Amino acid sequence: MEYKAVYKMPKALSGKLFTYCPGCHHGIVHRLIAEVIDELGIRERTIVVAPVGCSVFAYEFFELDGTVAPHGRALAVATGMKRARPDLVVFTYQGDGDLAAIGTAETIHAANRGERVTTIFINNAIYGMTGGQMAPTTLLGMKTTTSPYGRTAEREGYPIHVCEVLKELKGVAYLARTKVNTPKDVINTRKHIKKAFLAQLKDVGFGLVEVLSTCPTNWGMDPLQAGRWVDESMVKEYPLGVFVDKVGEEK
Ligand SMILES: Cc1ncc(C[n+]2csc(CCOP(=O)(O)OP(=O)(O)O)c2C)c(N)n1
Ligand code: SF4
Repeated sequence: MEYKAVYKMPKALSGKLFTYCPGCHHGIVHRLIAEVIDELGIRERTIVVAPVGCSVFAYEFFELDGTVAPHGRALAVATGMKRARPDLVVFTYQGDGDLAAIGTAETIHAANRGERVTTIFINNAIYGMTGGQMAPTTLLGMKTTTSPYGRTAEREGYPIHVCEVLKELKGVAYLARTKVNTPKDVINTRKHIKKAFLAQLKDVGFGLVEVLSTCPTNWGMDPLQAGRWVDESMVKEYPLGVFVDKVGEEK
């Protein structure tokens, strides 16, 4: 019997098995980034900057040059790389603890300066790697190991809306919030990621895509429940959409 390939692994993925938990969305987003890099034909000149958090090993999974800039410093390192070698394509891959807590300053100022880099921001509302502590993006009422009675605005403050903060900054060229818990959302997210890279390739400004993602392990859910929880709870707090688009039509 003859088989026809209907799908091939992107060249920009290394083929190493993902070490993420079952049902975690990090792997889906890695695959989408790799597909976009292949489609744009930029694999030989793209650099990934990995963060602290579960995706610290992202450089293992991409077939790209890369480095790690932990503790929120990814956008500072990416800035230096891009300014030294503007011919390269530089992107950071960061969780909410990394990007919106430890790295708040780097995020805001790189966006404000309009650095020609791309950021993929994984918002799973929790610190995944270190055991489920409260993140800046944790929802009100949500129980975590450091908010065992549920987050309250009075005690822990409100959830931070990264896109709504960054959209006011003039250096931002593309900014969108999306999710990947259904096939339709996966296809849409791919388009957003492509546009965030095009913001850099067309030299328009800073590009960021926030992906609402699951952490079944620390949410205490199975993968299906976690996928549903994204729609039931996260989307209400973090509305999806395109906040800034100065890139225009794709081609
Ligand atoms: C200043 C500082 N605080 C805390 C830590 C410990 N730490 C390492 S990874 C991590 C959580 C990262 O969570 P997130 O960025 O949301 O990524 P995820 O694991 O959820 O993908 C923390 C708190 C640290 N390394 N440095
Ligand atoms: S702990 Fe959470 S974020 Fe980390 S790999 Fe597991 S499911 Fe993903």
